[in-house]
Amino acid sequence: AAKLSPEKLLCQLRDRVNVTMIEGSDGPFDTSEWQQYLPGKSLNETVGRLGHCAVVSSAGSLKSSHLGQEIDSHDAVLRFNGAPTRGFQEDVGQKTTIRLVNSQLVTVEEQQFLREALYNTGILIVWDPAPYHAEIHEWYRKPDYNFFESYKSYRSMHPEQPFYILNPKMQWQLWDILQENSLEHIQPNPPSSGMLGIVIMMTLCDEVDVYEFLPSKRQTDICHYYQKFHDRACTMGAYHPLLFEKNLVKHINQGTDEDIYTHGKVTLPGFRNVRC
Ligand code: NCC
Repeated sequence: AAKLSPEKLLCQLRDRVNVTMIEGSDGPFDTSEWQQYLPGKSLNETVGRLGHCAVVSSAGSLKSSHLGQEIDSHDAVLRFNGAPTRGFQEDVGQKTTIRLVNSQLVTVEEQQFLREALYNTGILIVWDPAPYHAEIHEWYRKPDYNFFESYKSYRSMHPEQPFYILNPKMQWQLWDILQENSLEHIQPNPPSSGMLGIVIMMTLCDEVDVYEFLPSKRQTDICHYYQKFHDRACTMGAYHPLLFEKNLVKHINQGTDEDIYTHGKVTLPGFRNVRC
């Protein structure tokens, strides 16, 4: 499996990864019950056309980065799971346009998810690991975490906040490209929230700056910038094929190695600026 050129890889990502949210017309969500819960507007209508966007990983290496102002200067900022801004503005900024959360958080940490004010700003998107290339019906019957009831509770409590369910097809379309461009067999688990968020922003924005997904000189075994927990697997991956995701992102980076080293920053084009 020879690696594609960065240009060809961008085209593959643009043309083969379908970033869509579950809509009321998608069976089994095409019931009158689900119509009350799914957002009326599409994600595209909700965010409009975005220029410069930032994706902020949750890595410990964001600590003492002083990247907050730079991150907030973007038109839109995407963050992950329970990553806070309050108390960490200096390093990660305070703007949150989109928050991508995994289904484990929505289900296992349901009480926090329903109660914490952290989740009440911006647009929420939840995703769940689906069986390999499963149809939506099959996935709906056996989601990895059954987050649907918790999703409904949240929607009832915050009906005005846009909250989408990521169409699970995307994760395996992306995984196939990761596998095709890796020399080894990669783990048959979906990409991390980080990688999914990067591709979501590439569909919405003209340009995407990603912070501390590729670690800077501040690389550390501290898992998150907001916790004391140490684990190398957070940066290198265990369940998710994180190392392969990072190799792929490095390959399509349009910024400089200096920017990676000093800012942990990678610059990627939005798909509408990719010519194939
Ligand atoms: O840790 P997590 O990820 O929420 O981080 C979000 C994304 O940031 C990138 N990251 C994080 C830490 C680090 N040192 N380096 C990084 O590059 C990764 O791209 C990561 O995806 C997830 O992907 O959803 C994940 O979620 C957590 C956890 O479920 C949530 O934080 C909610 O509590 C998972 N941790 C555990 O299950 C213990 C993690 O494996 C994946």
